[in-house]
Formats: sequence, structure tokens, C-alpha cells
Amino acid sequence: MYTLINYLLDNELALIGLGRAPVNALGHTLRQELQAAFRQASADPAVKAMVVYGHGLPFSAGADLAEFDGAAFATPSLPDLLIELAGSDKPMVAAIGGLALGGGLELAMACGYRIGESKARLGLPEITLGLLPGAGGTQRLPRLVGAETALDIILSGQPLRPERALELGLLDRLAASADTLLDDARAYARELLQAGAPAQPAAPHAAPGDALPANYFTAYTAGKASQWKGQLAPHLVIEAVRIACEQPLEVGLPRELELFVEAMESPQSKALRHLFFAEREAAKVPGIDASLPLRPIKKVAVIGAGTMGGGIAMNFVNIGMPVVLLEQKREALDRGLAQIRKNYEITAKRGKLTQEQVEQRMALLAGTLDYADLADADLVIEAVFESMEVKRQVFATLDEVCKPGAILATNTSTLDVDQIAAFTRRPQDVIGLHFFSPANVMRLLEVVRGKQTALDVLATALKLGKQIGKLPVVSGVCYGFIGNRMLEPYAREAHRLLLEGATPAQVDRVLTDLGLAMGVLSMYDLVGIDVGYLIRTPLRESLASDPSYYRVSDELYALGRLGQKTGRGMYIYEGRERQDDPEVLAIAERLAAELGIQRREITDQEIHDRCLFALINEGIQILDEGIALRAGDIDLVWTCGYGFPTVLGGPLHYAEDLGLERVLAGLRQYRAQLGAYGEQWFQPAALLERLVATGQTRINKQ
Ligand code: T1G
Repeated sequence: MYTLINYLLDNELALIGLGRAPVNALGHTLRQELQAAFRQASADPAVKAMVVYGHGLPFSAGADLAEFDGAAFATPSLPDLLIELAGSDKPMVAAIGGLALGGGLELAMACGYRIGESKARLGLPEITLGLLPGAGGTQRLPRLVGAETALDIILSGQPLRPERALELGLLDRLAASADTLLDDARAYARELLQAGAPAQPAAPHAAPGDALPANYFTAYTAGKASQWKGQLAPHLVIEAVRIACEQPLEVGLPRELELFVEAMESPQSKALRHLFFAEREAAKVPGIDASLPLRPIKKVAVIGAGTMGGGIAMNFVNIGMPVVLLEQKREALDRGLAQIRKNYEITAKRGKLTQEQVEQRMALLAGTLDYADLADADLVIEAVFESMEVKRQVFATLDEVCKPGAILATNTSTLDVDQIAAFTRRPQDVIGLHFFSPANVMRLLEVVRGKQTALDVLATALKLGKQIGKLPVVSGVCYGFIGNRMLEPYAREAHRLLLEGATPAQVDRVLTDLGLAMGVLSMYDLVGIDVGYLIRTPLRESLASDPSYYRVSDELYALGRLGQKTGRGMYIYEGRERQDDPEVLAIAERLAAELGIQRREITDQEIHDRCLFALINEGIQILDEGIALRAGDIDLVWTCGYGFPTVLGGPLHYAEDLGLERVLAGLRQYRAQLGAYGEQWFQPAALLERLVATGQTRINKQ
């Protein structure tokens, strides 16, 4: 009778087991069957109480996100189903194992009673998807735990531990363990029956707003204005919880649904849901399936104890993996080890690590000056100077020293991984692992597969990337892989616009107004204008045809004005203060005159279009070349590694929202308008032209 529900009569109890792998997402069929099982138990006179639980699965990860972009929700909708369950005339116990998230927790709250196991996580993460709880969460949670606590839980989106949920009254009981959860839930149901407990106990905070000061919600919103800048969902949450404090459930529930639909249909939520699925897609690589045996990684070696090498080493030590750190000179090695210890001590001071854990991690770290100590490493990651000659020496040595089957990885950010692989007799074991600085903090990891990189090496790197808490994205070999290759034209337009009449502050403001964490010019001041200069070295010859290419930056580099680290770059830095530098404008004016560039008033719109369309165009070209497997991967690289606003979904999702025709028209306009410069740099990607010509609105490789 049921395909996703395990229905079992246990004397006077009906045990309703949710069985939709992998996380009991509350999709249409599961909702239909849960409704049928609930009605079966309600109609059965032998049944006095019910227990709802995850049948060998987590309780429920919530509504089925895949359903949101389809047509209207198939009946029964989750809100309607939960209203029906909440009207049960028999006690219902939700036995929460693993996860009760979003609609999953709302299901549990529609039951009269809740018991959880010690490792369960309960939460309402909807806000992270630009949503709000839409199946009673904003109305029932305040009545269970109070309005202020409910607001914090909903707006943080963070899961609660069971002990905290018990304290708050969100859980009524804790099971002895996950193994005893169902037995404990059955015992609890029998206890309730024995005590004559009502199917729906009185809400602990029946009038959740009574304890609040008069203008609580207005003041709360005012206090969050800057943090919520441009976001829609938090304001809808405030409205929903306010109604829960002022109106009865019968009014609050339909209003919550209206607010939920408004959030669900917003471009922000669509962008965030796009990234949610993109993140899961990124782990899937054609030709690699779960059955492919991986290479065992028990010991890691890192070459180079500088900022990158030290950060990389920390990632593995953090998961309990022994790491040997190799340097050329003792003082560099000692400096690197000391910096790692200092990083851990800072974390300990913040209370996120105990001193004992600091020592445990440091004990996993061995320093050496001798390559022979790398002989038994399963994975070696080099993070040495960005010079092909240095990489050649390192990989030729590794080829001699490392055991057969060891994975040899380079952390290069732009050099050719195939060329590096060719320095060894085992190119199939060579891969790029491009960490982003600081390597122990930034989630993004570009996994660069060479032409000969073996599939099991790639699969092992992807799995290990996830194990160290990174977001691995596969890239092919090209200059700058995905992220830095797209950064190049995006920053090129920013620099060229300085020559044409814009100021650094104007360019950066347009980009931060769009939601980027930093404007690209101040980003280079942070990273270092010298870093940008050196990264462009392999390109310089091919770019000689454009004498204006990054000339302001080159001039600043020549003057030793490298940005924040020298107190002066595109801006002047006095402590944390950033000031415009009139000398930068003077340099731009002089260079423009030398280059015969007519200066003019530059509009914000032009800055937006030229920087963003150049970025988007390069991303589409990367997709067409097969460097990136899918558009979502490119969006993840830019939202995770370069501060592109997640509420825009990444550059390519943003292009779809802008309209591909508009992007193509913009590229063509600037190609025509900017003379030789436009001719050279505003060539639309062929894939973009094909997509527009065939009326496509989504960016997929064709
Ligand atoms: N809907 C659809 N698919 C889901 C899903 C969901 N809610 N959660 C997970 N999946 C899929 C995921 O795409 C992947 O599929 C597989 O399950 C394993 O996930 C009405 C409106 C639960 C912590 O936001 O946070 O309820 O790639 O790889 O690392 O008010 O998934 O295998 O084909 O992430 O162990 C609220 C979202 C929804 C939770 C598990 N719920 N999920 O992490 O595995 S909105 C959420 C997660 C809602 C109500 C509102 C995580 C996880 P595939 P995974 P994991």
C-alpha cells in the first residue's frame, strides 16, 4: 500500500516510518502517503496514539527543494498536511533522529510531542535559501519557545543541539541514544496515554507577543538594517513572527503562506536555491561514480611553509591527518611552524579550540628540510614560488623520491599543470589543488585536472577536498583556471575605465553596490598590486597589442605602491581608513594623454556593464571550452572565492536574470563604441551568440 512509508501497528500505537532516501525530503508522494497513514491511524479505533519517525533515515531535511521551481505544490501541500496533523485527536509523538530541518521540524512541531536523540540537529535553515518557514514554523515556534527565541532561531538558520532544544521546550524528551530512539518514543507515547495527556497540549507561550516591548519588531528591524542590506527574506520573517504575536493561528497561517510564496518567487531565493543544487552538482564528474576505488590518503606532505603552505597544512591537521612540512631553510621552516601554532592559539583564545587540541594538532605536524621524509607520503602538495623553473625542480625531485601511487599536487594559481606534470614520469598522478588565501579559511578549492590526470586521482582529490571542509570545483588547464581567468577581463575593464575617466572609488562603489564584498581595485590593494603584476607576466607578451593594458597598475608597481602593505596603491591607507589618492588620478590622466585616450564622464551603468559583461563573457567562454563542467560550477567559484553576492546566484545566474540578449547587446555595443580596444576585447563568446540565436534563456553548454 505504501512505497515511502513503513506503517506498523504496535498494539495501541501506530508507528509511521518515513522512508524516502536519502533525507526524507517531504516531496509530493511522501506527503500523500503520510496523509494516508495519518488518516488510517486516525480512523483505526485500535490506535490510541501515533509515533512518526525516520525509517532508517534522518527524520526529515524539510520540504523538497526540487519542487519549488515547478508548478504549484501538488496536494496535499505541506502547510495543509501539517494543519491536518495538528488537528489530530490522538497524541502524536515525533521521534527525531539525525535531522529535523525546515519543513521537517515543522512536521515535528505539528505533532503534539517531540523526543530527540543526542546527535540530532533541529533547525529552520530556510533563511539561508532566501526563504522563511512556510508550513507553520513562524506561527508554531513562537508559541513553543517564545517570540524572541523563535526569531533568533529562524533568522540565524542555524541548527540547535538537542540539549538546547530541550531547554527551550522545542523537545519534550531526550532518548538515551539513536538506537533506543524508537523504543523510547513508544514508551513516551504509552506514558502520555497512561497520563491521559491531550492530543494537543497547551502552548507554553500561547500569546507570544505579550512579553515583548511595544515597538519590539520595529526596533529589531532597525538594528539589523545594515546586516540585512538588500535582503528580502529577513523582513518577511519579521512580519510573519509579528503576526504570530498579534493574531490567532487561523489568521497567522494563511498570512505566513503568502509571505512564503513572496520569498519563494523572489530572484534572491531562486539564486540561493540555484547555488544549493550547484554545490551538490559540483561533486559529480562524468566518468566518476561511487564505485571507483580511491587512493588511500593517510599521510600528507606540504612543500613550502609560507602563508599558503602553512594554511594548506592546517586543513589536513584539522581532520587528524599527519602532515610533514618541508622547507629549504631551517629559519623558514621554524617561522612557518610558529605561524601555524600562532593561528591555532588565536583560535583557542576565541574559545573554538582547547589548548589540548592545539597541542594535538601541532603534534600531527612534522617539519623537515629533507625530501627523503616525503617518501611515504600518499599526497604531496607543493606551495612554492610561482615560477615554472622552481616547480620543475620540485616535481623532478618528487618523481625521484615519492612512492609509486602518491598523488603529486601543485597549488599553482596560474601555471600550466600539464607542463608541471611533464616534469615527472607519472603525469597521471599529478593534479592541481588551487587553494585560496587564507588556505585554512577559504572554502573554495579549484581541483585542476591535467590531460593525463587519472580518474581515481581526481576522485580522491574531490573526496579529500570535501573531507577538509572545502568546496571542490573541477577545472581544466588554462591560464587562471576558472576564477583567475575570469578575474582578468573583469579587472581589465576596471583598470581601463580609470584611463577613460572613472576614479577607483567610483569603480569600486558600483561593484560593492551590486553586492560584491570588495571592489576589484581595492581587492588588488589588499592582495598586493605586485601579485597582480606578477600573475600577468605569462600574458604580457600576448597583450602588447593593447598598450593600455593595466597601465595604471604597472605604474604603481614601478613606484613601489603595492597597496595596503605599503600604505599606498590605488588608494592611500591611513590605518583602517582608505582615502582617494589624487596622484593616481594624475597618473591616469597622464597615461590617457600618452595613449591618446579621450577622457570623459563615465556612468555607473557603463562601469557595471563593462566589468560584469566581460566577467560573464569569459565565464561562458570557459564553459564552451570545457574548462568548467557546468555553469553552476562557475557560479560557485565566484560566490565562494571572489565575494560575488550569493543573492545574485553567481555571474552566470546573474546573466540569466539580466537576460542573455542584454549581455550580448552590451558586448556588441562596447565592441563598436570603443574602437580598437573594443574590437580586441569585446568579442562575444560564440556560445553566448548561439544561445541567444536559438532563444535560450539558460546558460548550458550546447
Ligand atoms: N530537498 C531536496 N533534496 C535535498 C534536500 C531538500 N530539502 N536536502 C538534501 N537534498 C538532497 C541533496 O540535493 C543531495 O542530492 C542529497 O539530498 C544529499 O544531500 C516548507 C520551505 C540535509 C544537511 O534547507 O542542508 O523546508 O546530490 O549532499 O552533506 O518551511 O542536504 O544526492 O542527488 O547535502 O549529508 C529546508 C537542505 C528546505 C536542508 C544533508 N531544508 N539540505 O547534507 O548531503 S525548505 C534545508 C541540507 C523548507 C519549509 C521550507 C543538506 C543536509 P544528490 P547532501 P549532506
